[in-house]
Amino acid sequence: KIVEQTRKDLIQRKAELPLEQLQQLALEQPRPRDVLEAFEPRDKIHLIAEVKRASPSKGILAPDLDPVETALLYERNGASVISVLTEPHFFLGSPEYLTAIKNAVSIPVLRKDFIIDEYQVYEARAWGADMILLICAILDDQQLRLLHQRANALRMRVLVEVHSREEAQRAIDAGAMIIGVNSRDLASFEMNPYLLRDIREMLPRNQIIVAESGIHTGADVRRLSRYDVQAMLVGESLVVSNNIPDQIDM
Ligand code: IGP
Repeated sequence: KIVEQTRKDLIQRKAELPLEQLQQLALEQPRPRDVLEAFEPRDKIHLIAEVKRASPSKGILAPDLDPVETALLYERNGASVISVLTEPHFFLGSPEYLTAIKNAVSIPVLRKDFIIDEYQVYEARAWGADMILLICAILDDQQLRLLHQRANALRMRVLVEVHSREEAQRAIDAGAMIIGVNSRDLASFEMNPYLLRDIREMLPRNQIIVAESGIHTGADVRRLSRYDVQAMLVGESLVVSNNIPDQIDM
């Protein structure tokens, strides 16, 4: 459903701004911030803090949230990367949030969206993104490779999201350096807290592994940190709480 809507929106945006002009805007941007550097040192668990006002699984989370203030707060409290939802219908996101946040913080910014077309990769760069999300479940191998290459050609890094062993293998084969294991199934919204445990051994040791979704408590963080992850991506529990925890490094 989200992908269908995304496809519709995309047709309209393509009509408003031809690909060649968008590519020009993408190339005029200052060089992206180095995401791999943001994940140093490697023996620390890094926080990717997500700015998200709503989600299809939980509905409206934080209607009055100020995206820039929130991102600055996350940065001050030790986040290594800011994830910004740009999907407007289901997540109440916006490209403007991404650009405004990028201009306010000094850490890298991730475009969190349902990317299915190279047009969106150029958009991400034109809006200031340093990193994009690619979701294995909505892409075939050929698309995954092509979009990954397009992003790298623009010097952006890619978070490749997986939700099964099979998808993890596809991510590895596509050359992913940063692999996100999403405990939430994007189709059913069901959580599988054991997913990371079950697929960790097949993920390469030198890749950056990100635990995604449903991380709410210190106990969640401690449990997931047993599986040799380099980062955790936290959205909901941060946007709904008024007190942002100190560094999550332990
Ligand atoms: C954050 P949570 O449970 O902390 O809000 O989860 C993030 O993992 C989630 O927003 C997410 C997502 C996605 C959103 C993971 N993969 C793909 C949109 C698209």
